Amino acid sequence: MISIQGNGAKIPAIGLGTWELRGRTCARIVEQALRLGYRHIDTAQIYENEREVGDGLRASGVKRDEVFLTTKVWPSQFLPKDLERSARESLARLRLTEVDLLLLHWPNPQVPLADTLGALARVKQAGLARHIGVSNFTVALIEEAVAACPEPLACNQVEYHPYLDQARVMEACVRHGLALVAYSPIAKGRIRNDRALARIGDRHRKTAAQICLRWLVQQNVSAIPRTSKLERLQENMNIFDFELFEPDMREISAMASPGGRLTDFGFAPNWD
Ligand code: 1BO
Repeated sequence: MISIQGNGAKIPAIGLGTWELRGRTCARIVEQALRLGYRHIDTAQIYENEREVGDGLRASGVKRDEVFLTTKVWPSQFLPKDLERSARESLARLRLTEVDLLLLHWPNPQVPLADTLGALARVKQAGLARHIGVSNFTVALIEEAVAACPEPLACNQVEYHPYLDQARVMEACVRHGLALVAYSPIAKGRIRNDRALARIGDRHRKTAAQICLRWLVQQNVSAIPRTSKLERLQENMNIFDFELFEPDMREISAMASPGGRLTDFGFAPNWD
């Protein structure tokens, strides 16, 4: 499996996203993913499944140091007095001594970003996270974060798929050495019914979802599709035996439209 580089971090190009996976379903799919060869699992405090992610990791028998595990701190925990305790609670639920990547899940304008980043850097310095980063950060927020953070930021995790243009965010990440990690990389399943992607897929004997994931990886993006089905786990991994050429890459990039964003909340930053 190839890795995406982000300021010292090597993030496996395909991972398992676990947003909205709960209980035994979550533990089982994490175990199956790891047995199948996945080495990148993504969770978050707000997903309420860190315990089950830890269960799946242990049940898989895969050694801890072979797995790249990400979790995310929820914005309510961004005050410096709360952040380290909150990270330690995540580790307790996961039953781990460190995570590979700890992210600020969404920006929180109520707390000065420099204060939160200082606390995040201390969590790294205390050995609780090998790498730190951000999620759902715009270009302006990336610039502010890079300037304020005492430690290098390894990644920005954002929604990214063919229907959403992330060229500006990508450019800022590349300029600062951050890896871009894509959540909802197959647009919450919509890609599966995309006829243009299926047509490209026919030429490579691949599905529309595989074409989409390959398009992301060829841009040096790590993708974390979520699934609870074993056959989808296999499908999502099976993208390393073919290549998309420039005309296909361009055609897929041209599918983006202004209404392409699928995850937006009242507390989200101004995306423009
Ligand atoms: C609220 C969760 C968004 C994706 O991590």
